[in-house]
Parts: sequence; structure tokens; C-alpha cells
Amino acid sequence: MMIIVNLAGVLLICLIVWWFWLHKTEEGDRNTGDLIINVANGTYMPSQIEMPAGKPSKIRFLRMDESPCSEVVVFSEIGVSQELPIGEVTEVALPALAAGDYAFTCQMQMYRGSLSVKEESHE
Ligand SMILES: [Cu+2]
Repeated sequence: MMIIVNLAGVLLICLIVWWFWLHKTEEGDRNTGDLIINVANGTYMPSQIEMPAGKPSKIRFLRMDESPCSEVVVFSEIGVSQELPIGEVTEVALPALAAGDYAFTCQMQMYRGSLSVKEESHE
């Protein structure tokens, strides 16, 4: 019962956040390597990141958003989720991945980001 109440609360907050920031479109910087993704104002910034395929990697998140909605980042296709304490940089370890696009979201999928995994070209 408690879980249902909590979920309803999270959903409600998600809806409010989503509604409130709906007009904001995300820019979508592309980055590689060791970057920090800011979790603030209902978005991930940058929301689009790139990674080389076939290599385990780490992504760092800095959560400044107090909304409970943002407390967990979920990479659903990869089966990775990580709690993000407020005001701290949290490292999320990702396994080696095949090329493709992977979404990362908050628990209710209101905050959205995209991880683009690419075959590395050796020049
Ligand atoms: Cu959410």
C-alpha cells in the first residue's frame, strides 16, 4: 500500500514538473567521455551523449533537482538504475554496449536523455 502511495506521489510530482517545464525544449549537446550530466529543472543537461561501443564506461550525474522524481536515473534497456543523492556527483557504471541508442530516464520517464553508442573509428 505504501508503495502505491509513494508511486502516486512521484507520478504527481513528475506531472507537475513535466507540465511546468513542458515548453522548454532540450538542446542536446553531444559529448564523449568523462562528462557530468546535470539533473536540474526537470531535464538532463546535456541530454544527448555519445559513447564508444564495446567499452565499459562511467557517466557522472550531478543532481541539483530536489524533485523526488529525479532521484533515480534508469537505463531501462541496459538494466541499470542508480540513485542520485542531491548535490552530489554520482557515478553510474555502464557495461560495454553494442552500438545503438539507449534512453535514460527518471522513474516515471519524464526526464529523458539519450545515450548514443557508436563504433569507434580508428583513424
Ligand atoms: Cu520522473
